[in-house]
Amino acid sequence: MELHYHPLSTYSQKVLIALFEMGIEFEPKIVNMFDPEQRAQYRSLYPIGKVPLLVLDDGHPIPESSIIVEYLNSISDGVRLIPDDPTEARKTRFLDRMYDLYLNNNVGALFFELRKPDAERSQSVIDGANEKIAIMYNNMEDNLSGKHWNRGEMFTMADCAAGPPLFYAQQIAPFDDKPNIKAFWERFSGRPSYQRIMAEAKPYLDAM
Ligand SMILES: N[C@@H](CCC(=O)N[C@@H](CS)C(=O)NCC(=O)O)C(=O)O
Repeated sequence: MELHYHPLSTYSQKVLIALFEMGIEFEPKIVNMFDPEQRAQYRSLYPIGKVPLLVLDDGHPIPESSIIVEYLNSISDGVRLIPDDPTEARKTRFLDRMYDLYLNNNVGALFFELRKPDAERSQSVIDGANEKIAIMYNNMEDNLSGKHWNRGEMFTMADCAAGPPLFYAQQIAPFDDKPNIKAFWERFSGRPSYQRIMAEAKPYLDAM
């Protein structure tokens, strides 16, 4: 199967972590999101135009990072990222949604707003994003209390979702006053799956 993605995309990283943690082989297809021609070409494959996208060997496309992780979890014969227990699975999916919708999306919005020239920045976008991030930091800090990962001892899809935005967040919405998040970030960023992703991302980060 092919994974269409960009190394700096947090949603792509969420899926890459799942693939590496599960040891599932795939063909990497980097989509240069900064090149209009490549973006247009990619839209002919997936009109919504967002990465990541998994394309199975029979051509079946699976978009949306959480749905891709669900699929990978269903075919993995080793590591699983969604617990089998229905209640645990629901709680994992809930945290995954929260981290995607309210942490990742707002860190992304803040990051891109702050990259704009002063005159083009919207203070209401900045304030709105900071407000949601602060709420998510409080939730995350509480949730991680006494836990190694978001759901306890098991590394799950919720951790795959929570970790990548923290890389950008540490620059623009620091979490130094949140010891549980800091400890999570240290554990998460030390995982071999994430280190592998960041090694691939480094030239793109340097260029940015
Ligand atoms: N809900 C989607 C979000 C994917 C997403 O927002 N990807 C960003 C990169 S991190 C993207 O493709 N942005 C380009 C665009 O919006 O055109 C998922 O979970 O996969």
